[in-house]
Amino acid sequence: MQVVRSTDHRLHFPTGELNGGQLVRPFECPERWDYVMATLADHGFTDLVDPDQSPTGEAALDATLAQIHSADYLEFLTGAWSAWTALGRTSDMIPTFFPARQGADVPGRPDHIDGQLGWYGFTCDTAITEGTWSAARAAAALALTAQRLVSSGQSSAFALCRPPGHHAGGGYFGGYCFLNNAGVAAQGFLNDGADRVAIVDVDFHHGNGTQDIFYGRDDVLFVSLHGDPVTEFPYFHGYATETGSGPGDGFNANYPLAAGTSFDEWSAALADGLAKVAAFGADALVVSLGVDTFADDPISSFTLGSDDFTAYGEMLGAAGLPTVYCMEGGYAVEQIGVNAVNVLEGHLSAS
Ligand code: Q9C
Ligand code: ZN
Repeated sequence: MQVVRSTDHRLHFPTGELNGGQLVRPFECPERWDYVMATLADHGFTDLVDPDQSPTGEAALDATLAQIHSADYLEFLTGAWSAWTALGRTSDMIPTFFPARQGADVPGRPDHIDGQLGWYGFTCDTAITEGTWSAARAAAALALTAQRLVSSGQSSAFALCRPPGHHAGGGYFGGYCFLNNAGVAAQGFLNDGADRVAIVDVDFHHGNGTQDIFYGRDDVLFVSLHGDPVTEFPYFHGYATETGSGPGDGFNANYPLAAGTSFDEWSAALADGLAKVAAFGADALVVSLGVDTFADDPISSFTLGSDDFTAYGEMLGAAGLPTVYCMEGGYAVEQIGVNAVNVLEGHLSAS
């Protein structure tokens, strides 16, 4: 399996995230990438590929991003740091002000950058820094490059995305995410001729951004297993009653699971989700690979052990579909390499 990666991820590392009322060192930190890379090397994943950042690659990325995110949101991300420093500010950008819940009634986007941060951001855990746009763009380029490898004949590929993407919606950032890397890969498959693409999100957190992007569409099936939003971030989405809208009705499947969920319960939900993928008749699969379901993850509450990741990788591989894995969360930093690589090895052994 080829691995698409870039050191550009290092351009994004905020000083802090707001967690439990305190500004703490971000859980989503650059060493995560180092641990995954080291474990990949140990396990013989030596076929390393750069993202396509040629002029044609960049043009393809722009075209695909425009299908996934709104033009005004992309423009905001591109220019946010300049708007911030124009005010003489030098620290990380953290949203401070949000529209009230009745925000749908707000007449329009404010002009001040402080208003725009709350317009486009939905959390205070996700700061924008000088290098954030470049890093987020490079992560999306990894996903698109991995998809192109698979559409060109590779049976699978792994995009080592950082920052992650599944909380980023069509017009918002948060939950450590800015651009929806998995969404970019799924759209790339459609653009290259697939009729139906499934996204299976195994990160501990609900992929609210991915759900939002594809909620009204019947060409992408979104399946997510996650901590029940009654008690877990992102709190406001991820309920089983969210099944899609309009033509997308029936093409969104959420599996909210209680804190303490064991691998037996979790894998039964995955089997159910994969049966939906098979019934859908997907031509390709994108996996949002968060390994924060691990028992020792510091911000999550499932109980998977490292061997369980191999077991569910086998289930994903047995689906027999051209597959792109996009890295999402996982914050037990020293174990995220082995957990992620176990999924990839399980996939390869079963496919
Ligand atoms: N005390 C991803 O895994 N903060 N994002 C939760 C819990 C937000 C996770 C804090 C977690 C976002 C990609
Ligand atoms: Zn997560």
